[in-house]
Amino acid sequence: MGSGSFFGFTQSNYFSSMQSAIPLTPDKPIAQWFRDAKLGIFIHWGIYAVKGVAESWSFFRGDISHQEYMSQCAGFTASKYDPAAWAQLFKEANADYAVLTAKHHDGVALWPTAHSHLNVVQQTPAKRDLLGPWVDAMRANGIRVGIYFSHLDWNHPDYPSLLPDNYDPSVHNNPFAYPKDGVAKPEQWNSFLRFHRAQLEELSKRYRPDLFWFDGSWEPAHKHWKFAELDQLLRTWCPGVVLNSRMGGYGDYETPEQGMPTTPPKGNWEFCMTLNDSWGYQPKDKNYKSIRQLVRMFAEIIGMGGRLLLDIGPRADGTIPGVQKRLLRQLGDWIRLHQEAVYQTGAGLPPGLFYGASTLSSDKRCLYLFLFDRPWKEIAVKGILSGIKRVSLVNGDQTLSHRIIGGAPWMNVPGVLWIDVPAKSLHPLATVVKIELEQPLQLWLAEGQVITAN
Ligand code: FHN
Repeated sequence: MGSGSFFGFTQSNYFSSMQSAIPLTPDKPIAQWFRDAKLGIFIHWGIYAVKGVAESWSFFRGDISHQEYMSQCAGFTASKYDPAAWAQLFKEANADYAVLTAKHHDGVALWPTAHSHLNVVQQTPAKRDLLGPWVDAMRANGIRVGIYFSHLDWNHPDYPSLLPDNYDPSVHNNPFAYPKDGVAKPEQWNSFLRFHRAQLEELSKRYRPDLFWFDGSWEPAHKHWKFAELDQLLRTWCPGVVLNSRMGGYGDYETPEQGMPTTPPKGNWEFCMTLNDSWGYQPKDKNYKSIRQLVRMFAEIIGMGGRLLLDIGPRADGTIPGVQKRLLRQLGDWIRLHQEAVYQTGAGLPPGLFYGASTLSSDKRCLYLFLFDRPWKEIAVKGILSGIKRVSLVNGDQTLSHRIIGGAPWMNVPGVLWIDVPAKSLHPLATVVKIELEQPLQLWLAEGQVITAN
Protein backbone atom coordinates (compact mmCIF):
# COMPACT_ATOMS: atom_id res chain seq x y z
CA MET A 1 0.00 0.00 0.00
CA GLY A 2 1.32 3.41 -0.92
CA SER A 3 2.92 5.55 1.72
CA GLY A 4 2.06 8.80 0.02
CA SER A 5 0.42 11.72 1.70
CA PHE A 6 -2.13 14.41 0.95
CA PHE A 7 -1.71 17.79 2.60
CA GLY A 8 0.53 16.12 5.16
CA PHE A 9 -1.91 13.27 5.61
CA THR A 10 -0.55 9.79 5.68
CA GLN A 11 -2.88 7.22 4.20
CA SER A 12 -4.30 6.15 7.53
CA ASN A 13 -5.18 9.44 9.18
CA TYR A 14 -6.74 10.79 5.98
CA PHE A 15 -9.55 8.27 6.33
CA SER A 16 -9.76 8.39 10.09
CA SER A 17 -11.13 11.88 9.56
CA MET A 18 -13.59 10.85 6.87
CA GLN A 19 -16.48 10.24 9.27
CA SER A 20 -17.78 13.80 9.03
CA ALA A 21 -16.91 17.12 7.42
CA ILE A 22 -13.29 16.66 6.53
CA PRO A 23 -11.29 18.04 9.49
CA LEU A 24 -7.70 18.53 8.49
CA THR A 25 -7.22 18.88 12.22
CA PRO A 26 -9.31 17.11 14.86
CA ASP A 27 -12.65 18.88 14.65
CA LYS A 28 -14.38 20.34 17.66
CA PRO A 29 -17.38 18.43 19.01
CA ILE A 30 -20.52 19.77 17.32
CA ALA A 31 -24.20 18.82 17.21
CA GLN A 32 -24.83 15.79 14.97
CA TRP A 33 -27.60 17.64 13.09
CA PHE A 34 -24.98 20.16 11.94
CA ARG A 35 -22.54 17.42 10.94
CA ASP A 36 -25.30 15.84 8.87
CA ALA A 37 -26.54 19.14 7.39
CA LYS A 38 -25.63 19.93 3.78
CA LEU A 39 -27.81 22.93 2.85
CA GLY A 40 -28.94 25.93 4.84
CA ILE A 41 -30.95 28.95 3.70
CA PHE A 42 -29.59 32.34 4.76
CA ILE A 43 -32.19 35.12 4.92
CA HIS A 44 -31.22 38.80 4.94
CA TRP A 45 -34.48 40.56 5.75
CA GLY A 46 -34.71 44.05 7.22
CA ILE A 47 -35.73 47.64 6.61
CA TYR A 48 -33.10 47.85 3.84
CA ALA A 49 -35.55 45.91 1.62
CA VAL A 50 -37.86 48.95 1.43
CA LYS A 51 -35.60 50.96 -0.89
CA GLY A 52 -33.65 47.89 -2.05
CA VAL A 53 -30.32 49.20 -0.73
CA ALA A 54 -27.32 47.46 0.80
CA GLU A 55 -28.06 46.17 4.28
CA SER A 56 -26.65 48.59 6.90
CA TRP A 57 -23.63 49.38 4.72
CA SER A 58 -25.60 51.83 2.57
CA PHE A 59 -25.71 54.39 5.39
CA PHE A 60 -22.38 53.41 6.98
CA ARG A 61 -20.41 54.09 3.81
CA GLY A 62 -22.58 57.04 2.78
CA ASP A 63 -24.44 55.64 -0.24
CA ILE A 64 -27.50 57.27 1.33
CA SER A 65 -27.88 59.42 4.44
CA HIS A 66 -28.54 57.81 7.80
CA GLN A 67 -31.85 59.67 7.91
CA GLU A 68 -32.93 58.31 4.53
CA TYR A 69 -31.87 54.81 5.52
CA MET A 70 -33.82 54.95 8.80
CA SER A 71 -36.86 56.41 7.03
CA GLN A 72 -37.29 52.92 5.57
CA CYS A 73 -38.79 51.89 8.91
CA ALA A 74 -42.02 53.53 7.74
CA GLY A 75 -42.20 51.21 4.75
CA PHE A 76 -41.34 47.92 6.40
CA THR A 77 -44.83 46.41 6.47
CA ALA A 78 -44.31 42.63 6.41
CA SER A 79 -47.86 42.81 5.07
CA LYS A 80 -47.59 39.54 3.13
CA TYR A 81 -45.16 37.82 5.48
CA ASP A 82 -45.94 34.09 5.63
CA PRO A 83 -43.24 32.16 7.48
CA ALA A 84 -45.09 28.89 6.88
CA ALA A 85 -44.79 29.51 3.13
CA TRP A 86 -41.08 30.28 3.60
CA ALA A 87 -40.71 26.96 5.46
CA GLN A 88 -42.50 25.10 2.67
CA LEU A 89 -40.16 26.67 0.10
CA PHE A 90 -37.10 25.72 2.17
CA LYS A 91 -38.35 22.13 2.36
CA GLU A 92 -38.74 22.13 -1.42
CA ALA A 93 -35.10 23.23 -1.53
CA ASN A 94 -34.22 20.28 0.72
CA ALA A 95 -32.76 22.65 3.31
CA ASP A 96 -31.69 21.23 6.67
CA TYR A 97 -31.52 24.59 8.47
CA ALA A 98 -32.22 28.28 7.98
CA VAL A 99 -30.56 31.43 9.38
CA LEU A 100 -32.51 34.73 9.68
CA THR A 101 -30.98 38.16 10.33
CA ALA A 102 -32.61 38.92 13.68
CA LYS A 103 -30.40 42.02 13.95
CA HIS A 104 -28.00 43.29 11.31
CA HIS A 105 -25.38 46.02 11.76
CA ASP A 106 -28.16 48.69 11.64
CA GLY A 107 -29.39 47.50 15.04
CA VAL A 108 -33.02 47.08 13.97
CA ALA A 109 -34.33 44.03 15.84
CA LEU A 110 -36.89 41.72 14.20
CA TRP A 111 -38.15 40.76 17.66
CA PRO A 112 -39.71 42.80 20.53
CA THR A 113 -36.47 43.27 22.42
CA ALA A 114 -36.82 44.78 25.89
CA HIS A 115 -33.36 46.39 25.59
CA SER A 116 -33.88 48.82 22.73
CA HIS A 117 -36.70 50.79 21.14
CA LEU A 118 -35.12 50.07 17.73
CA ASN A 119 -37.26 47.13 16.75
CA VAL A 120 -39.90 46.31 14.15
CA VAL A 121 -42.68 46.18 16.72
CA GLN A 122 -42.20 49.77 17.86
CA GLN A 123 -40.70 51.41 14.75
CA THR A 124 -42.41 49.86 11.69
CA PRO A 125 -45.94 49.15 10.35
CA ALA A 126 -45.19 45.44 10.87
CA LYS A 127 -45.92 46.10 14.56
CA ARG A 128 -45.26 42.50 15.62
CA ASP A 129 -42.60 39.96 16.45
CA LEU A 130 -41.32 38.64 13.10
CA LEU A 131 -38.72 36.28 14.56
CA GLY A 132 -40.96 34.16 16.78
CA PRO A 133 -43.41 33.06 14.06
CA TRP A 134 -40.44 32.26 11.82
CA VAL A 135 -38.86 30.07 14.50
CA ASP A 136 -42.18 28.27 15.01
CA ALA A 137 -42.72 27.72 11.27
CA MET A 138 -39.23 26.32 10.76
CA ARG A 139 -39.56 23.96 13.71
CA ALA A 140 -43.02 22.83 12.57
CA ASN A 141 -41.38 21.73 9.31
CA GLY A 142 -38.33 20.04 10.79
CA ILE A 143 -35.95 22.81 9.77
CA ARG A 144 -33.26 23.73 12.30
CA VAL A 145 -33.28 27.38 13.46
CA GLY A 146 -30.29 29.70 13.13
CA ILE A 147 -30.32 33.28 14.40
CA TYR A 148 -28.00 35.80 12.75
CA PHE A 149 -26.84 38.45 15.22
CA SER A 150 -24.51 41.34 14.48
CA HIS A 151 -22.09 42.01 17.35
CA LEU A 152 -21.57 45.57 16.17
CA ASP A 153 -24.50 47.98 16.21
CA TRP A 154 -24.02 51.14 14.20
CA ASN A 155 -27.16 52.69 15.66
CA HIS A 156 -26.46 52.13 19.33
CA PRO A 157 -25.23 55.33 21.07
CA ASP A 158 -22.74 53.42 23.25
CA TYR A 159 -21.17 51.40 20.43
CA PRO A 160 -18.76 54.02 18.97
CA SER A 161 -16.69 54.24 22.15
CA LEU A 162 -13.38 52.47 21.56
CA LEU A 163 -10.40 53.08 19.30
CA PRO A 164 -8.53 50.36 17.41
CA ASP A 165 -5.00 49.55 18.53
CA ASN A 166 -3.72 51.05 15.26
CA TYR A 167 -5.87 54.17 15.58
CA ASP A 168 -5.44 56.69 12.75
CA PRO A 169 -7.85 59.65 12.93
CA SER A 170 -7.73 60.03 9.16
CA VAL A 171 -8.92 56.45 8.72
CA HIS A 172 -10.93 55.51 11.80
CA ASN A 173 -13.33 58.43 11.57
CA ASN A 174 -16.72 56.93 10.85
CA PRO A 175 -18.94 58.25 13.68
CA PHE A 176 -21.08 55.09 13.64
CA ALA A 177 -18.04 53.02 14.62
CA TYR A 178 -15.57 55.28 16.48
CA PRO A 179 -15.79 58.16 19.03
CA LYS A 180 -15.98 61.51 17.17
CA ASP A 181 -13.56 63.18 19.59
CA GLY A 182 -10.97 60.42 19.19
CA VAL A 183 -11.11 59.67 22.92
CA ALA A 184 -11.85 56.10 24.06
CA LYS A 185 -14.70 55.77 26.57
CA PRO A 186 -14.34 52.37 28.25
CA GLU A 187 -17.31 52.86 30.56
CA GLN A 188 -19.52 53.56 27.54
CA TRP A 189 -18.18 50.40 25.91
CA ASN A 190 -18.99 48.39 29.06
CA SER A 191 -22.52 49.75 28.85
CA PHE A 192 -22.72 48.56 25.22
CA LEU A 193 -21.35 45.15 26.17
CA ARG A 194 -24.08 44.80 28.81
CA PHE A 195 -26.65 45.60 26.10
CA HIS A 196 -24.99 43.10 23.72
CA ARG A 197 -25.17 40.34 26.35
CA ALA A 198 -28.71 41.24 27.36
CA GLN A 199 -30.03 40.87 23.82
CA LEU A 200 -28.23 37.57 23.35
CA GLU A 201 -29.60 36.24 26.64
CA GLU A 202 -33.05 37.38 25.53
CA LEU A 203 -32.74 35.61 22.17
CA SER A 204 -31.29 32.48 23.77
CA LYS A 205 -33.97 32.04 26.40
CA ARG A 206 -36.93 33.20 24.30
CA TYR A 207 -36.27 31.34 21.03
CA ARG A 208 -33.79 28.57 21.97
CA PRO A 209 -32.05 28.65 18.57
CA ASP A 210 -30.19 25.58 17.31
CA LEU A 211 -27.47 27.89 15.98
CA PHE A 212 -26.16 31.44 16.38
CA TRP A 213 -24.65 33.00 13.27
CA PHE A 214 -22.48 35.87 14.49
CA ASP A 215 -21.11 38.66 12.36
CA GLY A 216 -19.48 42.07 12.76
CA SER A 217 -16.61 41.67 15.23
CA TRP A 218 -14.02 43.53 13.16
CA GLU A 219 -14.04 47.03 14.66
CA PRO A 220 -13.05 46.89 18.36
CA ALA A 221 -10.18 44.45 18.95
CA HIS A 222 -11.42 40.99 19.91
CA LYS A 223 -10.09 41.38 23.49
CA HIS A 224 -12.79 44.00 24.14
CA TRP A 225 -15.63 41.62 23.22
CA LYS A 226 -14.63 39.04 25.88
CA PHE A 227 -15.57 36.23 23.48
CA ALA A 228 -14.34 33.42 25.74
CA GLU A 229 -16.85 34.56 28.35
CA LEU A 230 -19.57 34.93 25.70
CA ASP A 231 -18.93 31.42 24.38
CA GLN A 232 -19.60 30.02 27.85
CA LEU A 233 -22.62 32.23 28.51
CA LEU A 234 -24.31 31.16 25.27
CA ARG A 235 -23.77 27.47 25.98
CA THR A 236 -25.25 28.01 29.44
CA TRP A 237 -28.24 30.00 28.19
CA CYS A 238 -28.83 27.67 25.24
CA PRO A 239 -27.42 24.16 25.87
CA GLY A 240 -26.38 22.39 22.69
CA VAL A 241 -26.41 25.54 20.56
CA VAL A 242 -24.03 25.60 17.56
CA LEU A 243 -21.91 28.76 17.30
CA ASN A 244 -20.07 29.99 14.23
CA SER A 245 -16.51 31.20 14.74
CA ARG A 246 -17.18 34.89 14.01
CA MET A 247 -16.52 35.48 17.68
CA GLY A 248 -12.79 35.81 17.79
CA GLY A 249 -12.20 32.21 16.77
CA TYR A 250 -14.33 30.77 19.55
CA GLY A 251 -17.42 28.91 18.41
CA ASP A 252 -17.66 25.63 16.55
CA TYR A 253 -17.22 26.12 12.83
CA GLU A 254 -15.66 28.29 10.12
CA THR A 255 -17.63 30.45 7.69
CA PRO A 256 -15.83 31.25 4.41
CA GLU A 257 -17.97 33.68 2.43
CA GLN A 258 -18.66 34.39 -1.30
CA GLY A 259 -15.27 33.20 -2.58
CA MET A 260 -15.32 29.41 -3.15
CA PRO A 261 -12.68 27.68 -0.99
CA THR A 262 -10.12 25.71 -3.01
CA THR A 263 -8.82 24.04 0.13
CA PRO A 264 -11.25 22.92 2.83
CA PRO A 265 -11.05 25.01 6.03
CA LYS A 266 -9.92 23.11 9.11
CA GLY A 267 -12.56 21.36 11.20
CA ASN A 268 -16.26 21.96 10.64
CA TRP A 269 -17.21 24.60 8.12
CA GLU A 270 -19.96 26.17 6.04
CA PHE A 271 -19.67 28.32 2.90
CA CYS A 272 -22.16 31.20 2.65
CA MET A 273 -23.07 32.74 -0.69
CA THR A 274 -25.61 35.01 -2.34
CA LEU A 275 -27.79 33.98 -5.29
CA ASN A 276 -26.96 37.24 -7.07
CA ASP A 277 -24.41 39.70 -5.64
CA SER A 278 -26.58 41.09 -2.85
CA TRP A 279 -27.41 39.74 0.58
CA GLY A 280 -30.67 41.63 0.93
CA TYR A 281 -33.44 42.46 -1.56
CA GLN A 282 -31.90 44.65 -4.26
CA PRO A 283 -34.12 44.53 -7.38
CA LYS A 284 -31.50 46.23 -9.54
CA ASP A 285 -29.16 43.29 -8.99
CA LYS A 286 -30.03 40.86 -11.78
CA ASN A 287 -26.70 39.03 -11.66
CA TYR A 288 -28.09 35.68 -10.55
CA LYS A 289 -26.04 32.51 -10.68
CA SER A 290 -27.46 29.81 -12.96
CA ILE A 291 -28.91 26.65 -11.44
CA ARG A 292 -26.06 24.71 -13.08
CA GLN A 293 -23.56 26.94 -11.26
CA LEU A 294 -25.43 26.52 -7.97
CA VAL A 295 -25.54 22.72 -8.29
CA ARG A 296 -21.82 22.65 -9.11
CA MET A 297 -20.90 24.91 -6.17
CA PHE A 298 -23.11 22.87 -3.82
CA ALA A 299 -21.48 19.61 -4.98
CA GLU A 300 -17.97 21.03 -4.69
CA ILE A 301 -18.63 22.32 -1.17
CA ILE A 302 -20.04 19.02 0.13
CA GLY A 303 -17.30 17.17 -1.79
CA MET A 304 -14.77 19.05 0.36
CA GLY A 305 -16.69 18.13 3.51
CA GLY A 306 -18.54 21.39 4.06
CA ARG A 307 -22.10 22.62 3.84
CA LEU A 308 -23.64 25.48 1.84
CA LEU A 309 -25.59 28.40 3.36
CA LEU A 310 -27.40 29.91 0.37
CA ASP A 311 -28.78 33.42 0.80
CA ILE A 312 -32.11 34.98 -0.19
CA GLY A 313 -33.37 38.56 0.25
CA PRO A 314 -37.15 38.89 0.78
CA ARG A 315 -39.03 42.10 -0.04
CA ALA A 316 -40.26 44.49 2.68
CA ASP A 317 -43.73 42.90 2.51
CA GLY A 318 -42.25 39.48 3.24
CA THR A 319 -42.60 37.99 -0.24
CA ILE A 320 -39.63 36.25 -1.86
CA PRO A 321 -38.70 37.19 -5.46
CA GLY A 322 -39.79 34.56 -8.02
CA VAL A 323 -36.29 34.05 -9.42
CA GLN A 324 -35.03 33.17 -5.93
CA LYS A 325 -37.89 30.74 -5.29
CA ARG A 326 -37.29 29.11 -8.67
CA LEU A 327 -33.56 28.57 -8.02
CA LEU A 328 -34.20 27.07 -4.58
CA ARG A 329 -36.81 24.67 -6.01
CA GLN A 330 -34.54 23.63 -8.89
CA LEU A 331 -31.70 22.94 -6.46
CA GLY A 332 -34.01 20.90 -4.27
CA ASP A 333 -35.22 18.88 -7.27
CA TRP A 334 -31.63 17.99 -8.19
CA ILE A 335 -30.72 17.12 -4.60
CA ARG A 336 -33.72 14.81 -4.24
CA LEU A 337 -32.73 12.92 -7.41
CA HIS A 338 -29.21 12.39 -6.02
CA GLN A 339 -29.74 12.40 -2.27
CA GLU A 340 -27.86 9.18 -1.54
CA ALA A 341 -24.72 10.97 -2.79
CA VAL A 342 -25.49 14.04 -0.64
CA TYR A 343 -26.66 12.81 2.77
CA GLN A 344 -24.79 10.54 5.20
CA THR A 345 -21.67 11.18 3.15
CA GLY A 346 -18.43 13.02 3.83
CA ALA A 347 -15.63 14.51 1.75
CA GLY A 348 -14.62 12.44 -1.23
CA LEU A 349 -11.33 12.05 -3.08
CA PRO A 350 -8.40 14.42 -2.62
CA PRO A 351 -7.58 16.59 -5.63
CA GLY A 352 -6.05 15.00 -8.71
CA LEU A 353 -7.64 11.53 -8.55
CA PHE A 354 -10.84 12.52 -10.36
CA TYR A 355 -11.56 15.80 -12.18
CA GLY A 356 -14.85 16.63 -10.53
CA ALA A 357 -16.30 16.63 -7.03
CA SER A 358 -16.85 13.45 -5.02
CA THR A 359 -18.32 12.28 -1.74
CA LEU A 360 -17.85 9.09 0.24
CA SER A 361 -20.53 7.16 2.13
CA SER A 362 -20.16 7.01 5.89
CA ASP A 363 -19.21 3.30 5.66
CA LYS A 364 -16.61 4.22 3.00
CA ARG A 365 -17.98 1.51 0.67
CA CYS A 366 -19.61 3.85 -1.86
CA LEU A 367 -17.79 6.61 -3.72
CA TYR A 368 -19.92 9.16 -5.56
CA LEU A 369 -18.48 11.11 -8.50
CA PHE A 370 -20.12 14.38 -9.59
CA LEU A 371 -19.67 15.04 -13.30
CA PHE A 372 -20.14 18.70 -14.25
CA ASP A 373 -19.01 18.53 -17.87
CA ARG A 374 -20.09 16.35 -20.77
CA PRO A 375 -17.55 13.47 -20.94
CA TRP A 376 -16.47 12.46 -24.46
CA LYS A 377 -17.12 8.80 -23.62
CA GLU A 378 -15.30 7.75 -20.47
CA ILE A 379 -14.25 9.24 -17.16
CA ALA A 380 -11.17 8.17 -15.21
CA VAL A 381 -10.41 7.74 -11.53
CA LYS A 382 -6.90 7.14 -10.20
CA GLY A 383 -5.59 5.70 -6.95
CA ILE A 384 -8.34 3.27 -5.94
CA LEU A 385 -6.85 0.20 -4.27
CA SER A 386 -10.19 -1.25 -3.17
CA GLY A 387 -11.91 -3.77 -5.45
CA ILE A 388 -14.77 -2.47 -7.61
CA LYS A 389 -18.08 -4.27 -7.07
CA ARG A 390 -20.34 -2.22 -9.37
CA VAL A 391 -20.50 1.13 -11.12
CA SER A 392 -23.88 2.80 -11.77
CA LEU A 393 -25.75 6.07 -12.11
CA VAL A 394 -27.33 7.38 -8.90
CA ASN A 395 -30.28 8.77 -10.85
CA GLY A 396 -31.85 5.67 -12.42
CA ASP A 397 -29.45 2.99 -11.16
CA GLN A 398 -28.22 2.15 -14.69
CA THR A 399 -25.15 -0.10 -14.55
CA LEU A 400 -22.12 1.43 -16.26
CA SER A 401 -19.32 -0.61 -17.85
CA HIS A 402 -15.86 -0.02 -16.46
CA ARG A 403 -12.32 -1.39 -16.76
CA ILE A 404 -8.94 -0.94 -15.06
CA ILE A 405 -6.08 0.21 -17.25
CA GLY A 406 -2.39 -0.11 -16.28
CA GLY A 407 -1.03 -0.29 -12.76
CA ALA A 408 1.79 -2.27 -11.16
CA PRO A 409 -0.07 -4.92 -9.13
CA TRP A 410 3.20 -6.66 -8.20
CA MET A 411 4.00 -3.47 -6.28
CA ASN A 412 0.40 -2.87 -5.16
CA VAL A 413 0.15 0.16 -7.42
CA PRO A 414 -3.44 0.38 -8.75
CA GLY A 415 -4.38 1.00 -12.35
CA VAL A 416 -6.72 3.73 -13.52
CA LEU A 417 -10.45 3.01 -13.40
CA TRP A 418 -12.17 3.99 -16.64
CA ILE A 419 -15.98 4.25 -16.68
CA ASP A 420 -18.25 4.51 -19.72
CA VAL A 421 -20.86 7.25 -19.27
CA PRO A 422 -23.38 7.24 -22.14
CA ALA A 423 -24.23 10.75 -23.30
CA LYS A 424 -27.96 9.99 -23.16
CA SER A 425 -27.63 9.20 -19.44
CA LEU A 426 -26.27 12.60 -18.45
CA HIS A 427 -28.27 14.94 -16.19
CA PRO A 428 -28.32 18.48 -17.64
CA LEU A 429 -27.11 20.02 -14.36
CA ALA A 430 -24.69 17.41 -13.00
CA THR A 431 -24.52 13.61 -13.28
CA VAL A 432 -23.61 11.42 -10.31
CA VAL A 433 -21.82 8.10 -10.74
CA LYS A 434 -21.78 5.58 -7.88
CA ILE A 435 -18.82 3.24 -7.39
CA GLU A 436 -19.63 0.38 -5.04
CA LEU A 437 -16.48 -1.06 -3.50
CA GLU A 438 -15.63 -4.57 -2.36
CA GLN A 439 -14.22 -3.15 0.88
CA PRO A 440 -13.95 0.30 2.52
CA LEU A 441 -12.14 2.77 0.29
CA GLN A 442 -8.38 2.48 0.34
CA LEU A 443 -6.39 4.93 -1.76
CA TRP A 444 -2.91 4.88 -3.11
CA LEU A 445 -1.47 8.38 -2.79
CA ALA A 446 2.15 8.30 -3.88
CA GLU A 447 4.65 9.47 -6.42
CA GLY A 448 4.14 6.47 -8.70
CA GLN A 449 6.41 3.42 -8.90
CA VAL A 450 9.74 5.10 -9.53
CA ILE A 451 12.03 2.47 -11.00
CA THR A 452 15.61 3.04 -9.83
CA ALA A 453 17.03 -0.49 -9.94
CA ASN A 454 16.78 -1.22 -13.72
O1 FHN B 1 -21.22 42.96 6.69
C1 FHN B 1 -21.91 41.72 6.58
C2 FHN B 1 -22.72 41.67 5.32
O2 FHN B 1 -23.66 42.71 5.30
C3 FHN B 1 -23.44 40.31 5.26
O3 FHN B 1 -24.35 40.20 6.36
C4 FHN B 1 -22.41 39.19 5.31
C5 FHN B 1 -23.08 37.84 5.32
O4 FHN B 1 -22.15 36.86 5.69
N1 FHN B 1 -21.61 39.31 6.51
C6 FHN B 1 -20.89 40.56 6.66
C7 FHN B 1 -19.77 40.68 5.64
O5 FHN B 1 -18.90 39.58 5.83
